[in-house]
Amino acid sequence: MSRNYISKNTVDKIISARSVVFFTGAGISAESGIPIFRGKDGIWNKLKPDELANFNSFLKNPDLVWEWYNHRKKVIHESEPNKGHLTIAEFEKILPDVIVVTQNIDNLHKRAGSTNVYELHGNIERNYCIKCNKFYNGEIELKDSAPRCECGGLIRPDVVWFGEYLPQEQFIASEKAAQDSDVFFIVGTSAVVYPAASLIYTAKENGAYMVEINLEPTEASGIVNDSLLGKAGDILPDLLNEVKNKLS
Ligand code: BJW
Ligand code: ZN
Repeated sequence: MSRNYISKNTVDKIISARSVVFFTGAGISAESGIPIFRGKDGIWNKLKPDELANFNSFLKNPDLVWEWYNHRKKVIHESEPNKGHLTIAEFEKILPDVIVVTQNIDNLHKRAGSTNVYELHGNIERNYCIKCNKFYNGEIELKDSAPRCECGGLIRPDVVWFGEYLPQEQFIASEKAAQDSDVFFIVGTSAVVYPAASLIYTAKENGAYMVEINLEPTEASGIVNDSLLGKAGDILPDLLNEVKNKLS
């Protein structure tokens, strides 16, 4: 059953867990002012993923794709980690093993202080040349046209577009974390993009206690033990307080 308060069982499971995973999506960064993808206010309502988030579109119109990423880089650089990111980083200080597996490319978990972060869909701060694979970290200068490598090749953001494989090391490590987790949080994701969403079922099949935090029910709601409906930036601090109270 869905409820908007935290059950005693959830607090007890967190306290006795050897390993806790937070699997996060765009919703955790929404309160930092970064738009989500799906739903009525989602990016994909106004812009077509087919034109922006796959490699063929990039080859066809690299300037357009770069215009979009430069805009998002600006939004992300002007944003700050919110209470949701900060609370997850805080959990790391009081629990034995906390791992963040994120689909987000915005770097906000690391900026909030989380140290065990797996990034399944890349990171907007990194870029690489599609011809010689040279990496360009940090900001690529905003120009009218797509940036080019010293070898002449097109530079692309190091993010995962539709039809592309996820970074193998990050995905394998995330699968292991899901398998080993005692408590698996699903925070601010619609849970529809694969293979990332498969981690939810991996954790469930391996016996993890499943907790969802979202504004609304999702594809994953049917299999969770506790569904906490509301803003991640409200619920996570409440949860941390309850855990701290019980520990003290
Ligand atoms: C809040 C909140 C608050 C809001 N508090 N909550 C048919 C069936 C199944 C699979 C496929 C299929 N056809 C194709 C596929 C595969 C495809 C896929 O899964 N597609 C589905 C969408 C149908 N997957 C892929 O292509 C992946 N690769 C792959 O499969 O490789 C194998 C392969 C190789 C070669 C050939 C063929 C296959 C790659 C997927 C890459 C996804 N990339 C993006 C863009 C990343 C770069 C960028 O950001 O620019 O990743 S798409 C976008 O979706 C982004 C996100 O990480 C990802 C997930 O979205 P997320 O985070 O869940 O966001 P939303 O907006 O969906 O949800 C936000 C949630 O937050 C909502 O629920 C809100 O309610 C909630 N919320 N405010 C709490 N304050
Ligand atoms: Zn190059």
